[in-house]
Formats: sequence, structure tokens, C-alpha cells
Amino acid sequence: MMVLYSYWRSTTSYRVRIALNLKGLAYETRSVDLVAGAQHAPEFAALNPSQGVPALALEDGSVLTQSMAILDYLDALAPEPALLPADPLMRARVLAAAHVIALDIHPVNNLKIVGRLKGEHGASDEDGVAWMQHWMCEGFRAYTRLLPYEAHRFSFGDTPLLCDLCLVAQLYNAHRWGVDMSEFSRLLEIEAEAMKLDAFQRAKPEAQPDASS
Ligand SMILES: N[C@@H](CCC(=O)N[C@@H](CS)C(=O)NCC(=O)O)C(=O)O
Repeated sequence: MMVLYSYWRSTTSYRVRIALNLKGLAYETRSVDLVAGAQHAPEFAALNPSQGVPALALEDGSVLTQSMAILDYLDALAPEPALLPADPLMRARVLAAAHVIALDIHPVNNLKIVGRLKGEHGASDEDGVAWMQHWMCEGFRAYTRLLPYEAHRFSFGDTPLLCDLCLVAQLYNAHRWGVDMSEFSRLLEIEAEAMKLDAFQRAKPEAQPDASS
């Protein structure tokens, strides 16, 4: 069985958990406690040189890292339901929306970045939260503008795609850090649709074996 190295509150792990569930792929979760610094332990750093979650160990012992590469692998391994549309233009649009979250929001708000702002650059806890809220709002505005004019159940249609996985995980983080979501009602509607699905319910942070650790 595949082993997912994950942390319950990690949004990058959350994306991958949703995909594994949507595709009906069995996996076992191994917790990497980011708050305790377990990502820096030599055994884990040997698996993922970037010292972050997720990492996915395959049955043959290969280890995959980088959530977007893992999602791409899973989509190739188990093509249904597809995470990207076949049409090249739509595929580029869905990828662009996913990248707003995965490449614009997540990296600047990562634990190690905010930790360094506080530890090395004198930022207070409040500064750290304001920083994260700022980049989430910027990204959510951009994401919203990329959506098609007519509303669907999910961002680009009636099934969840790669960008929806990234969005729902990021929205968990937005709620956690108290982002004012009043201007993002469309995103909240997408989140509510997603949460009707068992694949999302089983992937949510609170449902993980290491929740609250
Ligand atoms: N680009 C990587 C980022 C992985 C990553 O850094 N994940 C976060 C959790 S969401 C983490 O493990 N952070 C640890 C840290 O900042 O020390 C991916 O998408 O997999």
C-alpha cells in the first residue's frame, strides 16, 4: 500500500489526500509533526530533501515529493476522475488557477517563511498572521477573477479539478488564520459543494489520525 507522509494541518498534504480519495487509491498515513520539527529529522530529510510534507512512498519503495508532482503522478496512474480537462485551453486555465494557490500563496505563507520572519526579522505573531492574510486575499482575488462568468458547482465545471483541490485546502488555512472571507462568497460556495463529497470529508484535517497533535 502507498504511504503518505502527511501532517493534518498541511494544505499541501490535504490536496494529495483529496486526490487519493477521489481516485479510490488505498494509502496509509504516516504523520510528520511539523510543529515539533519532524520534517527536519534526518530520516525524513532522506526521503524529502526539501524537508516538507507531503511525500508519497510507493509500493516499490520509490518516494515522490512536491504535491503538484504527486498529483500529476496520481492523475496519470488513475486517470478517472480526471484532475485536468483534456481540452488544452481549459487545462491551461485550470492549471493557472491551481498555481495561484500552489505557487503564489502557499510558498510565501509556508511555516518556515513565517517562522523566519518572526525569528530572524523581528516580526510579531500578529505581523505573521497579517502577512498570511494579505497573501491569501491577494491570491483569492486573482483566483476569483480567473473563474468563468457562469457559476458551476466547482471552479470550472461540475466536478472537482486540480484547482479545486488546492483551493479547498487553502480555504482551511484561511479559516484557521481568520481571513475575512466576505468578498469571497463564490469561493465559499465551491468549498461547501466540495464538502458534500466523501473524498473531501475524509481528507479534511480534523479527520486525520494526527489531528490536534
Ligand atoms: N512545494 C512543496 C511544499 C511542501 C511544504 O513545504 N509543505 C509544508 C506544509 S503545507 C511543510 O511541510 N512545511 C514545513 C516547514 O515549513 O518547515 C509541495 O507542494 O509539496
